Amino acid sequence: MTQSPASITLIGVPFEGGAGRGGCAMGPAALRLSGIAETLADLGHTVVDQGDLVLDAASEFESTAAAKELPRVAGMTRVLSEATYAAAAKGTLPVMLGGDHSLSMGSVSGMARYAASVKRPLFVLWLDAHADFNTPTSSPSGNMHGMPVAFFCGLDGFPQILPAERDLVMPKNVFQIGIRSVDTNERDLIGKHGVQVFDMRAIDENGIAAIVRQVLRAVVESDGLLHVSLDVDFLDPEVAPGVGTTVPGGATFREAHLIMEMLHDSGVVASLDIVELNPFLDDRGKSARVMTELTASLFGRRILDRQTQPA
Ligand code: 4U7
Ligand code: MN
Ligand code: MN
Ligand code: MN
Repeated sequence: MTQSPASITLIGVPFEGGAGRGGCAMGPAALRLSGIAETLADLGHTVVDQGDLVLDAASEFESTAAAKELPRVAGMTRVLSEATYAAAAKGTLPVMLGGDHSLSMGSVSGMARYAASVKRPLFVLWLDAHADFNTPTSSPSGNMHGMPVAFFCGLDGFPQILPAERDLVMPKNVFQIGIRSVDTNERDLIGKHGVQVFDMRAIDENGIAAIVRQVLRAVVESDGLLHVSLDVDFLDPEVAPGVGTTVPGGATFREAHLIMEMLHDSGVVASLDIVELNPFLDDRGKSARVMTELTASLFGRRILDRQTQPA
């Protein structure tokens, strides 16, 4: 858990095959350069940087217009789901340094397997401008970084990338915050499967704290584990320009910061993805630094020694 000194495994995923443009493969290097390992160690955690995964394409698949770069995405998913499961099973907290968001097909599947092995439900907090709930059938682009949530929830339309008996996440255990771009078919799928979406309007109307409290209450009440998936485009492009899919009107630094502080205090976070950082599009390392700052808050950096105030 993030609360007491944790053992953290950093897993570099230099993968960009799921995105429509290149650059995310440089994400792990930029995150390391921004001092993510040192920052976490300074907070008192034990940090082991496993280095970058060696990725290979799964040659039984074919790339199609509906699922672009499927062989590479499938190969990455297999390797990362094993690595994530292994890191969690040995009692450490896996932190994925991405890489595009298709990597969550692997990381979340690995955590679903781990959660099932300790008989606890897995919850996912998806911080993103996008719902990433497309399937190869619904996607307008065929880019698989728009599909990971549908994949780990077990929706139809995907080829068999992981064993048929794999552990899935229940859509009602997926909480999404920051959403402001949803495709037409994707919207229908969200409604049909009951993904819990808090869009930007919900943040404007209720404030971020009330939403995060609601999410954390659900996790704590069922003694769940929480996987956090942080897409750079969750933030407003002015805060974090280093991403290929900017959407205006995103979360402020302060909103994101408060989420991280509340997550830390909850003690339920079991794993984290930092995804979609594109150093080629960044402004002198600004976005990498912001991601490292937010990660520090998630792992216990605080302004004053004061916990989240009761509701
Ligand atoms: B990201 C999109 F059509 N929905 O499916 C798609 F708008 O990981 C974008 O959240 C997906 O950055 C964005 O291609 C994926 C598009
Ligand atoms: Mn995403
Ligand atoms: Mn996104
Ligand atoms: Mn993106």
